[in-house]
Amino acid sequence: MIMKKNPIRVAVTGAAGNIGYALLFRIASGAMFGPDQPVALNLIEIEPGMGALKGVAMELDDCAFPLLTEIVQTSDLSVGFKDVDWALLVGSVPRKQGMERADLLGINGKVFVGQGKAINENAKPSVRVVVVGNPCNTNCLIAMKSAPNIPDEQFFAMTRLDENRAKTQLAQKAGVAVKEVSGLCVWGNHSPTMFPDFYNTKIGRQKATAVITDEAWLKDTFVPTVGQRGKAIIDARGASSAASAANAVVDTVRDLVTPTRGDYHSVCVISRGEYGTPSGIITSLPIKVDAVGKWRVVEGLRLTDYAKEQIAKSNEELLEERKVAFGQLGLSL
Ligand code: NAX
Repeated sequence: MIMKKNPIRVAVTGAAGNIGYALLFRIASGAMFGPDQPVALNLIEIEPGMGALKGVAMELDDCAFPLLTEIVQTSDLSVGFKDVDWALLVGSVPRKQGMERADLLGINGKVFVGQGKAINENAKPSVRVVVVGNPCNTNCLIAMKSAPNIPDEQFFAMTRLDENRAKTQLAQKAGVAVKEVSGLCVWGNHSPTMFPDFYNTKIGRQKATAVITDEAWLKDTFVPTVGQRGKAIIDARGASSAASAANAVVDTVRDLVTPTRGDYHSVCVISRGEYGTPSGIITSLPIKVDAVGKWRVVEGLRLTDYAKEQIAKSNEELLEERKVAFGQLGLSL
């Protein structure tokens, strides 16, 4: 007899936005949780987005996805996060002209306090939260602090897009297929200060630095290209990365629910001081998932002095973001 699986309930905020439009159809098609796993979608928008959201839900209906069991459309967080297994926090307020970075941290901070509280009160205790909306590391930390009943280990922010971008850059430079590139962790903040560690990266079985011997290119072209890729896409497309960001959300969640067989991946998690990172920030680290589905930070990587310096700078930025946002929101460490 075939056992019917219960649906996994996934909340997505900013569901009518660009990333939402590229993401929902992939979740409903089975790309995130597999081809035999039913899913229910709780789509969350702010009031002005509800009309567009209705259209997105109509299109989901029109796909007749066999795995999609239910669509909830709401601007009420207590409805949206009710009994969810996953909360994908994509929506956030974009930086507008004349807005300082500190203003953005404060405005979005308030949103993520509210969402954290609503997750705390309504989601399953086992809920896992992935923050995409920027500044995603600090937003994630704020949501985590606002959800004291949910273990800190269940909060993540996304740097997988940066990892995927970095792998492709190296593959193209080396003239190999992207699947040949492994062991590439992006460390630190999801911001231009992130550090894609090419020293521990492999291309095929060789060290990346043995295949691409031009270290100046790696430091001065590759690293900034990855850090500025989001801006380059806006310049070219007139809109920010959406399909590739949605793809990275799918990759992040799929690899968090699947025991790691080969390569580790970059995920922002709560730091406990691994590799000298400051404790208590959400920072990008190399992550593996064990046979029972528990994630852990990969141990034993050797970081060069240059890498340590770059990672420290990015983590400094996170400490500063935390200071500014927590100050504005009245949160304590
Ligand atoms: P859009 O502006 O297209 O969509 C955002 C949607 O969120 C809108 O429909 C808006 O109504 C909704 N929204 C705003 N505040 C909300 C709230 N409090 N609750 C629920 N919904 C809310 O942006 P999009 O291109 O989809 O990008 C979404 C976020 O992802 C942005 O913050 C963006 O900076 C961030 N990104 C993060 C990336 C990462 O790697 N971590 C990469 C891609 C992207 O830049």
